[in-house]
Amino acid sequence: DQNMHLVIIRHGESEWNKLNLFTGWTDVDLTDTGRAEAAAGGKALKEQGFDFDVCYTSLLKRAIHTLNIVLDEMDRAWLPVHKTWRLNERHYGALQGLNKAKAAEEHGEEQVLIWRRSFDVQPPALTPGDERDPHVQAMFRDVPQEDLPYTECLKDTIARAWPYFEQEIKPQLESGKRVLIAAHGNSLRALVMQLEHLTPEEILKVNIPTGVPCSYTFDKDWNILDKHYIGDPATIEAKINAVANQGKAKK
Ligand code: DG2
Repeated sequence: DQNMHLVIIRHGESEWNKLNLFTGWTDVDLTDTGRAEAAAGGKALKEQGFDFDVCYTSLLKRAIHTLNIVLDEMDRAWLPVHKTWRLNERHYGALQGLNKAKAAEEHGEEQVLIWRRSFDVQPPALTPGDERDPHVQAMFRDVPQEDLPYTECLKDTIARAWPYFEQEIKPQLESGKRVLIAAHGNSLRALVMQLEHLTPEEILKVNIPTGVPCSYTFDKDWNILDKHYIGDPATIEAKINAVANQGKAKK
C-alpha cells in the first residue's frame, strides 16, 4: 500500500470544557466523560482494524491522558510517543479562564466568534509576569523564550505547529509509518487547514469534536483519498454543534 495513514484525535472532554472556559495552555485534566470518550475512541479504532507505529501529542495532560487511554484500549501502550509544545492548544492569551458564554454576553457573540475562529485576529495578550505566563513555567523550560507566546491566533498556531508536522511527522508518514496524533481543537484545526488546503473562510466553520478519531488516507502526493470520523454520524454531528455553540450567550 503506497498510501499514507494518519489519525487525529482531539482529547476527550476536559474539566474546563465542561465548565465552558477558555483553556489554551492551562493544564487541566480530563473529566470522567472525557476519559470515557477516549476509551470509546480507542475501542472503535481497534474494532475497525486500525493500528499505529508512532504517536504524537502535546505537553498538556488532557491530550497525553487521552492518547494513553486510546493506546491502552488498543493494547499498544508500548508504542513510541513524542510530546511537543508545538502541538499544544492555541494560546488563548488573557481569555484563559474566562467563560465563553459570559464573554459572549459581555462582548457579543460576533466578537467571541472572532476570538475563537478567526484566522489572524489574536485574543488580548497576557501581561508578562502573569501567573499564566508560559515563560516562567517548568513545562516550557526547554523551549527558547522567544518562541513562547503571550497570545495566539490560528495563524500563529500554524506557524509553530506546521513546521513540526513537516519536519517530524511527514517523513514518518512518507516512510510508511501509521501515525496517531492526540491534540487539541485549535492545534488540530491548524493541521487540518494545511492538510486540506482550506481558506480562512473555510476553516472558520471547522469545529473538532472531543474524543472522536478522524482517519485520513493520502496518496503519495498528499492528495486526500479519504477522510472520515470514526463513530456514529449523528452523535458526531451533535458533538460538533455543541463545540460551535460554546460561544453563544445564554438566553
Ligand atoms: C479549547 C478550544 O481547547 O476552545 O482552549 O478553550 O481543544 O484543548 O479543549 P481544547 C480551549 P475553542 O477554540 O473551541 O473555544
